[in-house]
Amino acid sequence: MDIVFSEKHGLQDGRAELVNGELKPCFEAPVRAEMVRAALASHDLGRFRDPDPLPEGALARIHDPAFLAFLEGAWDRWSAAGRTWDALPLNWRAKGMRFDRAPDSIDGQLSHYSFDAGTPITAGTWAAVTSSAAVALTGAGLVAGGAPVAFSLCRPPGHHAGTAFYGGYCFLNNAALAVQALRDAGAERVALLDVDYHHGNGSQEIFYGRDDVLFVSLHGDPMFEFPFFLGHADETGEGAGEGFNLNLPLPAGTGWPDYRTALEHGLARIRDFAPDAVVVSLGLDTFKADPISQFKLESESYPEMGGLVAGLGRPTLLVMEGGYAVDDLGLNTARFVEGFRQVVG
Ligand code: OKP
Ligand code: ZN
Repeated sequence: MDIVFSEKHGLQDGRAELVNGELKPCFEAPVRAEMVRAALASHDLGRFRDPDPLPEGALARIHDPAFLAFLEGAWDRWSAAGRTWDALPLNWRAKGMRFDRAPDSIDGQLSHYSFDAGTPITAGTWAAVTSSAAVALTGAGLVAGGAPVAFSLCRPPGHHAGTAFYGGYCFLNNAALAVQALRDAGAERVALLDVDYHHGNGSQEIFYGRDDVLFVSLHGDPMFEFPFFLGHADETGEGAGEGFNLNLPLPAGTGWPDYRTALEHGLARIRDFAPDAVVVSLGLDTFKADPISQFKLESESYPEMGGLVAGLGRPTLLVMEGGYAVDDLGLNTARFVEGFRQVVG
């Protein structure tokens, strides 16, 4: 198995996020990817390779060009305004305020394009997020080229980022870019399975009206969990996409037996869809010791989860998303991959 990885992830190293009313070090930190890299290497789970350069126009297959231009230029505009800490927004719209006009100041545009204050833009953000996207697209290329499985060790994560918004530690939607690349390479139907603890609101938004991409997500119920405003079971798709979005929200405290039942339900829907390829948004923040999550999966759950996903028997790209229990993140990721590879060599 090829593992695509870039050291450039380290260029995203935000200073702080607001947690429980206090400014705290960012949970989404470079050490995460280093732990995963080290564990995949020590378990001898594949060959590491660098990403290929981003193909011209690849990001615009998913993201709005004005949003991309904003992300690329945001840090320079922020620092030109004399700010020395990371760029963070301070306010958002409420019902009755306007979505149809983007302000022109840097502060107004940070508010316009974001949905939370946990996702700092730094001097290195653009370089890091474009390299993370390249990691995903290179993995998609390997799967399109006939690999039964590949691992894209993306960081920063991507599944909260939408067509024209960022948030939830995500800027560009790596998994969505990979799905689109597989479609563009000839896969007629692609399933996107999101097992990160948080609902992949960006991925859902991107594919909501499409019947060529099935989105299935298991996550903490938005009644109690971030991102709060999407991820309910009654969101089933719209227009041509009706029936091609499956949300499986689960209660706080969910352990492996209930998780597995929901996962098997999601996998059955994917089998029924008969995809030519599968992309997995692989978050390991369902783990019991995750500091920002409320599920109770054990390390022993992950090989079983990997085996169940591999049982789909489709060419699969694993795309790294969340997971913040850094001491266990590498091992849990390696265990998922080991379980997967017991089914698919
Ligand atoms: C990103 B991914 C915790 C606040 C949570 C955002 C969480 C983003 C998770 N006190 N803030 O889905 O793992
Ligand atoms: Zn998450």
